Amino acid sequence: EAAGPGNLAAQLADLAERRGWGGRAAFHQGHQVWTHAQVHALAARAAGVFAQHGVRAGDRVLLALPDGIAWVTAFLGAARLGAVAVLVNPELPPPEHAFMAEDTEAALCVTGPGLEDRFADRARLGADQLLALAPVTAPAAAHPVDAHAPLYVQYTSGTTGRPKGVVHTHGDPKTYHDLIGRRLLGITEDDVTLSVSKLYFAYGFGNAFVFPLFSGSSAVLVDRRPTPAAVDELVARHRVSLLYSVPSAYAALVADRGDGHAACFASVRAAVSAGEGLPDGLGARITELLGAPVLEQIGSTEAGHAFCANSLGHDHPGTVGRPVPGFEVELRDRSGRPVPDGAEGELWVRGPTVTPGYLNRPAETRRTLVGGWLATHDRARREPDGAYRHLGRTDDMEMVGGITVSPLEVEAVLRTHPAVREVAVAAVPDHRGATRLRAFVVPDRPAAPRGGTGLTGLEDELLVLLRERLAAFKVPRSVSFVGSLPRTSTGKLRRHLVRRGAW
Ligand code: 3SK
Repeated sequence: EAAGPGNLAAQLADLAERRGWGGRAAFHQGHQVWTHAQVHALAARAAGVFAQHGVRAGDRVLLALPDGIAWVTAFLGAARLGAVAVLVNPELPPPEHAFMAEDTEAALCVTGPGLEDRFADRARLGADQLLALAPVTAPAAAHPVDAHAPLYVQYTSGTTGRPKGVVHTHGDPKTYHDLIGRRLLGITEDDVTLSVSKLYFAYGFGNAFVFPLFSGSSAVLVDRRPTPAAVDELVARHRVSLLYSVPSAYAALVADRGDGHAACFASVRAAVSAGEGLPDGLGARITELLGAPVLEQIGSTEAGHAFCANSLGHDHPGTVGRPVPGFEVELRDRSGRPVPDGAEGELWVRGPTVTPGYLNRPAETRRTLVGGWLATHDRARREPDGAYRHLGRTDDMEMVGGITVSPLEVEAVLRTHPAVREVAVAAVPDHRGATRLRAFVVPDRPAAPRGGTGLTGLEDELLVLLRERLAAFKVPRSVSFVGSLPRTSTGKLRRHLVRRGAW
């Protein structure tokens, strides 16, 4: 490879060759398998296809693709040319796609099934076309870039507001692997990964793309979020050893089955949870089902991957673990001063993969990145062993009748009821316009409410439970039963949508 160590696609192809991983499986999709050598060869040819479509170093190539070999090939193909991949959720509505194509001034949009008509005002290429053209196109040379050159843009909507493009560099993926994949999770060539979180998100990108390619191991790619039955089947079929998911999907995985270990998970050596805090009791239930520890971590799109994590060597259940080596974490009060040890504060982090900034958003960049420190908008407390207990987001407080209530405290009480699968509590206006607390509950189907009949009986039961455990001003006026809660695809609750009742 002539491109030197900077270009990610060249780094990975070179690594696979030097370590002799060429013939090992890299990705499984349906009943197909691609080896590391096949992936890098196809990517070099995909770069040739992009070059024929006019893509040059520094151009942005938008990928609106489901997880699969086309995604992997397109990402590495763009990287090889020194172009910047823009990772977008293919399930977004047309206006959000249009916004992202315009915000990034995408030179080419690579689209998945059903999206062929999107991005009509830009150069486009379907995933099928890319996979048909690549094998018959000459490979393109890797463009020399340094480790600080932009590699990809990922959009974060956070839990509120308009999406912001977060930039990461060619050097970042190796750092994610060195600090987290290799050091904390001990990933080896023999691991097989399944990530419920998709490749276009920070968590899924690290888990199912970066770690397998830097470790010579493999990942199972699925184009949609797998149902619990599909997770059972995929884990058993591919002998998955590392399972990455989010609390709402873990809750669905343990629901509807008896206690104890399920034999289909015999190959799992560790599970990872991120995106939101694991509710009390859920971690223990997952560990029992999988027969493996569930390690909580926390990260953000801006940090690139996790900045605090539990590991096999140090797991403190109920916390998001200690700072990832190489990251510094500070808890600050509202005026930006460090809080005394043991007190609650806002989490600020500094580390090697923190984004240089948002695309086209200098004011937001200045607000979020201050003196090299990233404001995460998470609240936490440090435990004596150095692990951090996550206490929610800084915007997680509700105001009712002039009194501040933590919805997390109310949600924790509701979750102790066996018929509650997921819950969110928010202050919403009633029919007279007065703000009242309301609980939104996703009921667990098989858990029939004790005593009461149907959901009305369950609402009464939940309100009795709340009155027994909480001060009167914290008890929601009503309970609404819903099929799902609005979440970002990393599983974080979009509380502003709950407040508006709009999802
Ligand atoms: O959402 C998170 O907490 C997270 C965790 C690990 C890696 C990336 C992300 C966004």
